[in-house]
Amino acid sequence: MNTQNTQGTSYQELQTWVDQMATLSTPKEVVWCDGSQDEWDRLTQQLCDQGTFTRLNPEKRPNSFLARSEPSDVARVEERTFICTKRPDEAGPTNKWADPVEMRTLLTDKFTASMAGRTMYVIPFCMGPIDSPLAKIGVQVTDSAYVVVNMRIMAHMGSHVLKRLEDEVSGSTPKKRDGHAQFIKCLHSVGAPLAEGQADVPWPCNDDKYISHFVDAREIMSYGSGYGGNALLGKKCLALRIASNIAREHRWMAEHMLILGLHAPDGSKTYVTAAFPSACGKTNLAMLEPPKPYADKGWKTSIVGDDIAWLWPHEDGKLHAINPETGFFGVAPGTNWESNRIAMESMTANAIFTNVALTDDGDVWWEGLSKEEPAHLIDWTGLDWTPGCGRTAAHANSRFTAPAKQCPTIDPEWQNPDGVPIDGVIFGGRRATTMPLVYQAFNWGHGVYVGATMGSEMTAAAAGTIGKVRRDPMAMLPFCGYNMGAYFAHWLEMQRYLTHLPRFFHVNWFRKDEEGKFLWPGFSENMRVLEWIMKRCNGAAAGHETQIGWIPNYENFNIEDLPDFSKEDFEKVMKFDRHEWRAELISQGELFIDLYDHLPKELIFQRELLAARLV
Ligand code: OXD
Ligand code: MN
Repeated sequence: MNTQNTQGTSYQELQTWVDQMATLSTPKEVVWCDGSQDEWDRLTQQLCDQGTFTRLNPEKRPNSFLARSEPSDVARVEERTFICTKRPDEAGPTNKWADPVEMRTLLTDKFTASMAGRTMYVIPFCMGPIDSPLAKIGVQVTDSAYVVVNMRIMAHMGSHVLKRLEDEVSGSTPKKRDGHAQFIKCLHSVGAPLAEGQADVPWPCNDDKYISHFVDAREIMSYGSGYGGNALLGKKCLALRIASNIAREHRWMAEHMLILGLHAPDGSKTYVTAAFPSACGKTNLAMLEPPKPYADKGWKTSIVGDDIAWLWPHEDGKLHAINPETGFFGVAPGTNWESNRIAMESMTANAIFTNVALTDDGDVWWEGLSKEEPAHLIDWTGLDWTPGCGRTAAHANSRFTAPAKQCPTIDPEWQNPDGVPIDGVIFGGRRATTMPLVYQAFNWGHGVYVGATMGSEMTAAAAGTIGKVRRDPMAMLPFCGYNMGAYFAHWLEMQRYLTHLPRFFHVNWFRKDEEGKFLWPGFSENMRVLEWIMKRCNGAAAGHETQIGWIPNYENFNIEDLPDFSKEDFEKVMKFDRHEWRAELISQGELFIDLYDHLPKELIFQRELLAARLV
């Protein structure tokens, strides 16, 4: 037993809960995590010793590690993710509902002795700058050291958070944060108890998985998986599913959005948030570097967050945003020095890589990292890999965990408890047709409609579905912790608490011509779209009205030094096609049928208005 770290807490309710969890799951020891460098060094070494981690070549990638998971435990498991509310309609048709009493009984059984032979770590963590009115303290109890070291990158974590909680409870520091619970209980087990003398495996997990959210109790129980959003409970479980419930009750918003700063040569700064379904380049946009003509003139971007935004009506009348996370848990494949130099810089040291390939000189590789494939690798399953062997070297959902403070474009305000003021909200998806490169919604209500109906063409796997549009309202389909219809109503209501409203936009970097060629170069050139968005946020009359919203005038859209991009190309990528939009309107209607029971009538009217404009 490590006595140094087993001090417990003076906060009785927390101590009692931890004791109860230990009694239930019977670990061989309980370790309270302090978040120190010492603890990181000890745990990363322990993970290397037990074969979970491989230490990367310290000359190439100091203090960094590679983990290989079980092939059955490589992604979030949406079909095993439950929202537990008294009535099914509170969770709504887009979530998997479970009765909280039944789920608790079932999971109490699963967790019984589930940590036998393992260490139970107690991780006090805080999502958001600790002094922010929105910050949330959680305590995760877990039997995974992999989770502890990832949580140290992804959240404020350790003794200082525990001290803050104790001070708030004792009254020596006033609690300014909302939410009913002092702390959010997050119980996690990989579900792989060890019998006396049984050897461990590098990636313990269980085929039976439950990611359960007890909404009223503000509690999370996750069983069976050690991977990503299933196991790092501060991220999707707390910061989106539980937080969206708290936010609804306390007049703020927990959104699946990046937060980006645009810095113009005149010194002005505009912040926008953006929501995209997965596989639409969200991290690349959050880390966009202005192309040459912009950089030459002094344009800059900065990142506040790449995945989650918590937004609230600030006393200045504007929507303000914080990023509740302190790290990036990004998809590795496709990331390289050209597509995203900023991400590459952020992971040069102190990073954890999961399910990527190992090079012969002890560094990492994944598909798309370099044009030339290395002659030999160890792939994500631990096997020898050579080009053309018929397997990918890295898993498609392989990840890097990197500290945000290492990001060269991290915004100086990213830890400001007051957040940053948001002037624009961007929605987007991957659409080969129909959606122009950019358009601006007419107003807040229309903007909510645009976000509610956003969709993306499916890119992979499931036979027969490629190209079909999957509706993913505000990119929250897997993350909204309550009824999606009520979520739309909450969005509509939030307008009332603001005096300076952000503008709403929809973007589509992926429109194609008749031959299937992309009409827009994308990547850093998206800065041109962001400049137009910024102008509109600041009141410029740089567009004209169409049936679907405001779109840029050619004269007001910067195509300086954009090779082979003519006025004709501009018109093609911005085109509004009445026939395509009629089909779009019908397809949007399918979502509305699914959500009919709780759909706010404003959105039905927005659809009617759009139909009226299309005739
Ligand atoms: C993520 C996701 O990992 O959205 O951020 O799945
Ligand atoms: Mn995400």
